[in-house]
Amino acid sequence: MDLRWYTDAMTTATTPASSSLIDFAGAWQLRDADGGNACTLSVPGDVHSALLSAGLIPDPYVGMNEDAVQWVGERDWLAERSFQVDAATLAAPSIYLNADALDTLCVITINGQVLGETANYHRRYRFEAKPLLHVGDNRITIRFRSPVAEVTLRGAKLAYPIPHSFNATYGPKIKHWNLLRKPACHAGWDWGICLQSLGVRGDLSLRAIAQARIEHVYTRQEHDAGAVTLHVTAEVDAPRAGSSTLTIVIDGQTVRVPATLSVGANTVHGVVTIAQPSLWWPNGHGAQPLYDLTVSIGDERIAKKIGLRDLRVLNEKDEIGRALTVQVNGRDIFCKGANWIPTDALPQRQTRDAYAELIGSAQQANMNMLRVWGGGQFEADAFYELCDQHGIMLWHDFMFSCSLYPSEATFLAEIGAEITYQIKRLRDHAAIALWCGDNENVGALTWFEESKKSRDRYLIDFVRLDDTRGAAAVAADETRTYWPSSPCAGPGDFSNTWHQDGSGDMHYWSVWHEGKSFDAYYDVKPRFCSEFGYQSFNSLDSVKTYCPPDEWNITSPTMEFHQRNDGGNRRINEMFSRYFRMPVGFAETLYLSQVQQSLAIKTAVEYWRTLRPQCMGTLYWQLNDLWPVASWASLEYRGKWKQLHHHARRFYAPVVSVAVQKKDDVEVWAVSDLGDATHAQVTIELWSFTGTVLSTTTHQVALPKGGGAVKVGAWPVTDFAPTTADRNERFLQVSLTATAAGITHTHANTHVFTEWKRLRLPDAKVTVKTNGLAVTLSTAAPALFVHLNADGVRGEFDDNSITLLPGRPRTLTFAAKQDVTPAAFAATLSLLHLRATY
Ligand code: BMA
Repeated sequence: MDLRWYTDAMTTATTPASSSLIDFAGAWQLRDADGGNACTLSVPGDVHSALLSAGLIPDPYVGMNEDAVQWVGERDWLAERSFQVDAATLAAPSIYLNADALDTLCVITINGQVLGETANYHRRYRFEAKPLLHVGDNRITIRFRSPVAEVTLRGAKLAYPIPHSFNATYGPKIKHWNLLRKPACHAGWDWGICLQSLGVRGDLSLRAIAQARIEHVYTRQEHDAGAVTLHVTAEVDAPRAGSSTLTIVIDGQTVRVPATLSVGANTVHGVVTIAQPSLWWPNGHGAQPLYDLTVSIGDERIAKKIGLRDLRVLNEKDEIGRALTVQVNGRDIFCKGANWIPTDALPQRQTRDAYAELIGSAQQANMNMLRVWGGGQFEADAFYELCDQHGIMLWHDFMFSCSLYPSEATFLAEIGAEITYQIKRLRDHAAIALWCGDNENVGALTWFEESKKSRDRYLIDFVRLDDTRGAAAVAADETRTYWPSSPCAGPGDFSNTWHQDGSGDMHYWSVWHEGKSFDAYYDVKPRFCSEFGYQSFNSLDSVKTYCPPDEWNITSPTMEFHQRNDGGNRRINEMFSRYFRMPVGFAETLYLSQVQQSLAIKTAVEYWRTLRPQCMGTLYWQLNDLWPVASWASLEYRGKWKQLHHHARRFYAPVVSVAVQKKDDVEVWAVSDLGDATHAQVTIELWSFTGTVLSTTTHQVALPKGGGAVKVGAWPVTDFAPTTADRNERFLQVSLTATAAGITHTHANTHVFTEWKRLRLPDAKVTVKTNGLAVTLSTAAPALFVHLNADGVRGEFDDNSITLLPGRPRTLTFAAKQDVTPAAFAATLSLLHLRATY
């Protein structure tokens, strides 16, 4: 197995330089609370990964091993190590333990005395440790308490039920998980394995300080013509009173602010003006310049990179309802992207490399936004740094999903502290566009028997929760919109946007969850569709990592085990029967599921892009997977592109040509996201599947400044295919060329007039010629969804799942993510296209 995916150490959060530091990264002794299963925990790291490395549990991602590792989260674990403290360090007025992210219920002991306890995965904890330390050898112990045992206790104490998503077979599989501040998906999800992780994420260290510790540094940007005024705030905690200096360095300027510190919390402000700022833009709209900012006081220093941009969320009332438009530096941006879930169910594998590969793939697919979904987590700093660098804006949920939540004072206080901490930690990232309260909690009020019966009680709980998080969000970040829930119509408006499309964001699931046909996407005109998805299977490359060959059949126990949506495989198969001829074998079935998924999402996105400016965003469900499973993702676990991701790269291109067939008319559109006005040439070719071009027309189209959708023309289908037989034998090839700012944009699209199963596809023989890692494909007859795979080799072709036409060979170039010789590469190639599946 190739281990490149998770070789580097887990990403740590920004660490201030400290005068004295004892870093607890490295080997700890781990054992369960009864003294068994002794092995090494590599900090930062998690218990499951430690047991796996020591051979004490089987790989939870393989076969049906998930069931065999449930005991791990059901017991307590002890980790310990010794460390040295010298007299000079101990002389400091304060030595504090910094724990960026502990998972989750931890009792920390130093030299046999309890230093502190933690109970929230989403918070940083800091404890004053000096009184427990002595010169010489010291011992630190962390008891990781079982999250399963804890939620069981909490559940038993509830005054009334607090319902949550639960499904014993498919997941979430643990009752009362909503009572613990730990990612919802750790209990399993309808794409997720149930692993109740325990461990240390991020930095764990002791820091000695003389003057002050920096709790937070954050900035506010004021954009005026030709300048940005940066207001810098440092929140510092001082062990004793005294004078100090806050030093701010940015853009070649150094500003020193005298500070008089009192014992405890202090706030210090400074202001810097940056003339002629280089502005940060989302991917596809300009560059992502980042300014180095360092802020120091006393012993500690924070370094960050700041993108200067003026970002607004427009949600005014209009003649349709209420818009949802993200505007950056005065330009309305059509948001293109997908939903993000944690990269891995084993936290130790959530590395910078894993982030970089996924975010790089998002950028390559012309995405400019991801939604950090509320059933997951606030990510490590590396994630946000990479999004800033790649121009990937973030719709950021808070961590609540598909459940109801308690609203008693202690729970709400915890939520307030969590949101305040995370926002102050993250608000300087240019990428973050808005804060959103949760995923689907307004809808969830209508899902459960209890909340249907006693709606008032649960509505009051929701309002108390939402008031708490909204107030915390606004207090911690006056620069961003607080969007109460996804989906909803906007601040202060909780009308039903699941099924009404006029306002705010929409989750449109009728095609997958209700089994409607793909053309149901034409029935809605979302202002911003933040979720819609269609499942597919993994590639055979991924299936091989978890499923033995004698189970290569989609209804085998292992293949069903790696499907977490009740009825998912059945639904994929049923949709095959509507649109396609049934595939002959397992590889063909996997391939066809990815064609089907691509067509579903392509249909939605292309149509909704033609609705611009009424619709200003599409984020499909979902970008990535956290273990190998049949799912809605366009990137498989460990990053391999499904066919959908190649289609996304095309349907999210800056300028696209689109054919939409409603009933018996075909409309052709040109859609532009370019800032500049320009012209496009659109060519519409009518082909027969025998390989002849029957007609060609060209059209000149003016594309408006700032982007827009322009109808090229509308024709009755009979103009192209007069008879039913013609519909089966012909197709359109639409292509577009537009030049703006010195860049020529091209796009091509294939449109068929009827279901693919009716088409008289020729038995095309595709010729494959390799030259190094470039592969030239040619054919004597049209071939659809031509997909090339380098079996078992990590990397991607620059295009794939394409239409291949006679006389128009295509060369696809492979970017390898591992070492491979041209000869070895050539030997791995396999190819499928639609006609070859039956
Ligand atoms: C959405 C998400 C997830 C879920 C997906 C697929 O509503 O918010 O909860 O995984 O649907 O069912």
